[in-house]
Amino acid sequence: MTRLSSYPWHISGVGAIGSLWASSLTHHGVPVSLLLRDEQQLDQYHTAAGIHLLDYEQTWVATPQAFTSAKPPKVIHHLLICCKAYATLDAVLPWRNQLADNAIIVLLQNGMGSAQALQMALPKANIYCATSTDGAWRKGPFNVIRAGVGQTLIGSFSDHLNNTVIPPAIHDLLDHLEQPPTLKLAWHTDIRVPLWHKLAINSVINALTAIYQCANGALIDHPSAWPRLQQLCAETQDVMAKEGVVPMGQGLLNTSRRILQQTANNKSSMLQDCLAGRATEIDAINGYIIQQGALYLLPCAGHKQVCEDLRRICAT
Ligand code: KPL
Repeated sequence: MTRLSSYPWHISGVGAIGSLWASSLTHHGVPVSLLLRDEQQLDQYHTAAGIHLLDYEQTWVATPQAFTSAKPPKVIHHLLICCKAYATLDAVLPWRNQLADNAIIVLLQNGMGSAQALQMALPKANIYCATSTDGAWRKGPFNVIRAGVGQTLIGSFSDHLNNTVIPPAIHDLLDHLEQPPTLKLAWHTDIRVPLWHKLAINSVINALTAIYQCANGALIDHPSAWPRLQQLCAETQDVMAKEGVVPMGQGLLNTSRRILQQTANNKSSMLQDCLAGRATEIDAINGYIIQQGALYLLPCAGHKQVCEDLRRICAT
């Protein structure tokens, strides 16, 4: 059981990962509040009678307090953002008047660029970023299936923060959530590196699975997708090198192949978004690489082509 922090973690973005966190924290005795989009989502929450998490054989039900911006909490000290990267400002700014001056904001999302945008909007905010290999998918509103236990790395993002100083509210969570529903959390002193590594993998896999409408494993040795994946790897590594990001130990192509093998039957998050008619994270993934590449005059032609192809097929 964790040492109880006196202030709740407010969670905005209660999809698969947000629900997993809300469930795990609640069952470990950490106070949680949900920040919901609107009355309609609050009705869905009441109808669902809480968050239902199926973690392997066991169903966990959690009923944290829920707020909307019409009836907000008095003050927010700890804010966890689990929405898609493109929705970050909409997930944070409605609560800006409730944010304590020294509030901690943790972004747990795929893609990059949203932390920078949030820092521009709230220059004094203490922003931390997290990246995770946890797997979960949303069966319905507040109804989530755990697909795999991974690891979550957290580190400081804002320039004014010292990357070796772990805030007590985060420290309380590290290595303390190991009972089911488990979250394995670790602090990282240079979170940019794992964020880039995750971004790199997402950038070479996700869009191609959506374009070819296939499970992850089908990309391996696919006659047209595989050469494109190889080109994306080379382009991504060039941008990472210019950004000064340490390369992956096994290289991006080998790492991607291994992940494709391990998740061969899974549908990538972007394919799932595309099939469900939801907006995709393409701008925060491939779009971010193109944007950073442009700073070094790298054309990133393969990434531009996947963006173009994806826009023809999916809502983006
Ligand atoms: O992280 C993923 C996703 O679906 O978003 C995979 C496919 C495992 C790697 O890009």
